[in-house]
Amino acid sequence: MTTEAKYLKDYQRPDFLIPETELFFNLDDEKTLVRSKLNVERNGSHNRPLVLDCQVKQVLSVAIDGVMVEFKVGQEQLFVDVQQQVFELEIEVIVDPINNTALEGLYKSAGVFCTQCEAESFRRITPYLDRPDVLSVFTVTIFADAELYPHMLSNGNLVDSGVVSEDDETNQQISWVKWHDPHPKPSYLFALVAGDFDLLTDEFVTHSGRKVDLELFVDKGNLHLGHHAMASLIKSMAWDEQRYGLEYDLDKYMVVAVDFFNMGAMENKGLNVFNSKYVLADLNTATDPDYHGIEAVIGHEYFHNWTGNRVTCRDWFQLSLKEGLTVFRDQQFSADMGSEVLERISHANIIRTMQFAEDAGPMAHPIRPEKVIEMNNFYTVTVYDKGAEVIRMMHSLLGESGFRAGMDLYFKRHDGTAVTCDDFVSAMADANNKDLTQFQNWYSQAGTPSVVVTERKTDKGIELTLSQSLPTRPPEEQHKPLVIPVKYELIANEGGQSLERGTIIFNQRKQTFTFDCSVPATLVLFENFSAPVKVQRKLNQAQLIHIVKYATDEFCRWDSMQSLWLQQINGKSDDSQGLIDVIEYLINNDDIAPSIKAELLTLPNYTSIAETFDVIDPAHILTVKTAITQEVIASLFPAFIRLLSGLKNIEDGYVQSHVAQRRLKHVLLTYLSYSDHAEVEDIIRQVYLNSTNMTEKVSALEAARVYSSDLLEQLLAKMDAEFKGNVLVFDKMTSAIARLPVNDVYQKMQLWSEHALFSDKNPNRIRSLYGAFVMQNPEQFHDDSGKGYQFLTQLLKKLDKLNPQLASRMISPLLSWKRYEPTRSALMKQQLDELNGLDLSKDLFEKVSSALG
Ligand code: B3K
Ligand code: ZN
Repeated sequence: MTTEAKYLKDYQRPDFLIPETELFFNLDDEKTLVRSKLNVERNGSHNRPLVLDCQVKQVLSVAIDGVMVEFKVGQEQLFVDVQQQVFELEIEVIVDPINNTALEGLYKSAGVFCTQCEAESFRRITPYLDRPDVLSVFTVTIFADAELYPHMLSNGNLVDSGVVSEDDETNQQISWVKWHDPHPKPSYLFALVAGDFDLLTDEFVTHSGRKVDLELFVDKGNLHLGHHAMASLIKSMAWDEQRYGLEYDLDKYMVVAVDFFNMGAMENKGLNVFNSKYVLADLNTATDPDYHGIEAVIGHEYFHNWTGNRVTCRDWFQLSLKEGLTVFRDQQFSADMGSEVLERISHANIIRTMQFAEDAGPMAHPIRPEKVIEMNNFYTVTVYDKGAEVIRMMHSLLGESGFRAGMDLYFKRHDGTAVTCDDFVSAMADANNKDLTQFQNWYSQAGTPSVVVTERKTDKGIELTLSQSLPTRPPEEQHKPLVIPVKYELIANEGGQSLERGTIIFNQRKQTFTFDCSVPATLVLFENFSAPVKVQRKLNQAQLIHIVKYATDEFCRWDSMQSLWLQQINGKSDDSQGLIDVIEYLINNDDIAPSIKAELLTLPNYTSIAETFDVIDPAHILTVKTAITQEVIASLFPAFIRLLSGLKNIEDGYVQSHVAQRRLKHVLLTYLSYSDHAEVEDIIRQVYLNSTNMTEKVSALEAARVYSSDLLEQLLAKMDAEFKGNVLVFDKMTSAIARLPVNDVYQKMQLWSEHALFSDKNPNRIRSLYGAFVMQNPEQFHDDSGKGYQFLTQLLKKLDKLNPQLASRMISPLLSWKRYEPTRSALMKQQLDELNGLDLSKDLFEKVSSALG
């Protein structure tokens, strides 16, 4: 294993190209034979040797133009001595899918052969130039036992199939299929799946009239759970045509759902592989957020067909080229399918919790990183979500039609090639005749920009001064000012009417803007979360309440509600009555739509509160938050009950108006769970018992979790009995257990890990139980005895041997040890020191060493 870092500045063009790739697979649990036949060309005139990336179990042979040649296997590389300019290279290797618990490369789990190649795991299948700027036309032949693997899939179109032999004794029949993908692609987009599935089919006719077969492969017996995913796929295809003029380009689009998968899904050309969590749903077993997640992830992977597959990345430092852009596109899609403001609130929450934390921690990186040890560590909220915010800011600067012109030019220039983030920005700039040079600083500077706002009343109106800095970055980085679009509104102090709305471009270290107005007014800033920045602005309680009541932008109304809570929790206001009054106003105001009311009433979550402290003391935050919530519910109990009783019989179905009511019900139940009223227990229990959908059942579980662990366990016993054998429901149950804020949570987790459905090799099971504990149980994880931290270390030691990528995700909360109060900080560091002494995967090594560095 090499733990050497690679640098963006060292990029070199590939020494060789591979215009055509032919692969042959003889599938076998422990000894799959992979034969590759590559047409290789020297790239330019040089006599450098051929060095392939190689992480296979065993290389059997290498031949050039049909003649066996010597080869040398080095550390993760295969060296072949070759002089020719153009030649055919044949390599035979063995791989071991069944013992592949890392779930990278070719693996076999739950009876299914499956691949995951992004970012650098194609080299675990066959030696190759495993880098995204080597594009090749793939033909793939798969041989396997037809009875065990009736579906053998790869990218592109099925061009031939047949039977090899039938063994009379075993009756085993080996079949073969041949797939051809006409679109040149990098190796990370290769996929192979073989297994026994149920198949849901449909079709889509593209705007130019081509028929595309849509095929969704799910585990046997799960066909009825695939309809929402299929409908979402059809919506995505139509949306990309209508919004971006982008049409699908193969005759077949396949999606396979598997239960063993490291992440959400993978956009392999024509053959997406999905975590079953993002495919399977019905009202009985999936919640509204599950339905939303499926639509968003199906959309995301589909949109990659153009932003990622047709135009791909030159090197992995450019990952945000495809991920930031595709997240932006999936956000637009979700907003068009549902509600723009709800999308913005949820993405602002991701940025303000996970992304700000990453930006302030040891793994902080620009959206285009410059140094990487393990690429899998850079599939981050920064590259994805901050990356999407950067694209969104470009959209704000250029407007909808300017942005579309930029996208059109981007595809015109770069279709079928591997390019850089700079190429994308140039297309945007050129299509709009704009200079985006300064804007590009967003790509090269890590850290969350802090914007300090000061305001002064003048004779004419308001003078606004903004100053920007990157306080979490070392001064020697000498950051350059960023271009920050600030969407604003001016509302009258008397009556609240809107006086003016617009966007100012803030692009200097310090800049003053003036707003003329004849009446006293309040500025509403960063409408719709117009930039991923931390805003330092002193608004008093009355000003925040004024914005909650009158701002046009619903995002800012929500944001001001959050600020009102934060003021109380941070001790910046001791007047809780103001907060209570505005909550009462919201509860009783029938003009506010349920979807917005639910958001305005939502309590800030622990992580978003923690992010606002320079030094984090979890116990203090939790105590204060609980005390204030108890005060609110004690004052307004009857009002909450009144509103809740109007939400008794919400119609089932994933329809926006019903979703909104269920969300509101969920929020109300959350408040009630902090109350000590005896009737609350029965209210929660009745919600569980009377509900005919999973969303309300989960809301009841969540409330029970806060109210009493006994009640939670009673409800879980019912759920376990009702949904026997359903792993996705099981995950919801273990996640509730793991977040119980009680001392015996360890014993409870232990008990559930002995459940028949639990497996420590399945990432979904691990994430739902242990991931929930580590990331979402601040009471216990951050207990000042340090036992939560020790628990994580023990878990990581085991996990890192099985699945380094999963271990590496799970370590996140320890990385920010420097931000905690001294006792916890020292305890966390102790654990990092312990891990540092071990033989770690490079995934974990990179994080541990940077946290201690
Ligand atoms: N491109 C994949 C993620 C690959 C992760 C590699 N460790 C899913 C996505 O972003 O669509
Ligand atoms: Zn993606």
